[in-house]
Amino acid sequence: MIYFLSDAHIGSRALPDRQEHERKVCRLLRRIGEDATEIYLLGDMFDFWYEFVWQKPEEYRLTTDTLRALTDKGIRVHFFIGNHDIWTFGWLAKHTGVTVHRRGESVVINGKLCYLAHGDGLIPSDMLRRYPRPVRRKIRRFMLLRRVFHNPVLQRLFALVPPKWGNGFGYEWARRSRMKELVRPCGYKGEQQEELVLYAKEQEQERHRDYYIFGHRHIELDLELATGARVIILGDLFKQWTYAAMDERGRLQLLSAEELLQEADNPLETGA
Ligand SMILES: [Mn+2]
Repeated sequence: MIYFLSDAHIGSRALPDRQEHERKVCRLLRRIGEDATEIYLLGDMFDFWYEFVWQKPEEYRLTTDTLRALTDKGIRVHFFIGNHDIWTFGWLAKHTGVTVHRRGESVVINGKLCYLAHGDGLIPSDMLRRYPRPVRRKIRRFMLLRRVFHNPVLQRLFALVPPKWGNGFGYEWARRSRMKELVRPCGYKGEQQEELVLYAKEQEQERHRDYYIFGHRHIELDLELATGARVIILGDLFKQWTYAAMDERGRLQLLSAEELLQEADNPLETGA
């Protein structure tokens, strides 16, 4: 099986018990590790990940050890950066054996051509014309912040900030964005409005893919386009507890992580 997960936001200060949350995510990773050949982590697995010069993200020892155990078993684990865990400069790959991907990629998986990305910053080229001015301003602000966050010079400078301050700032920024999302969740905007769907449609005009798989939006979506391509948005491992699995024949399904964990907890009930 090949698994796709995203948006665990491990370490989020918006969680009442973040250790318990991290344990649950790791339980899921171990469970899928039982029959996984490859695992795609499609971004924002961590709520704030920064490899400071004076301190690496030690807080996530349980997760990094779990990832290490998976790659030691021979499972290929792909770590796509999201917009909360952009800032890995080699430490994560070295200590866990994951392959870090910094941008969206087209890959053939079990015979299916898939476009994989976290999803932040992917907007169709005519987007800015489509929207009223306040929305355009919001998008422009996000894109500017995104450029700042991705700038290599600024990244190196911030890595020198005392970790206590850097983490304080980072976790607070991340907590606010989580709280905003929890208080006023932005549901599926529909086929004509949802940026990732529009982006996939635009991509289809240039090159057909079987699947577009994204995270970022914290919504579940499995939508077939007119071209036959399917757009999958994974939900999250924060509130929705959803993930996707692909079998050897390239069939993909969105599934409930909670159900999978319950099965693991009660093996007798499933007759295993
Ligand atoms: Mn995100």
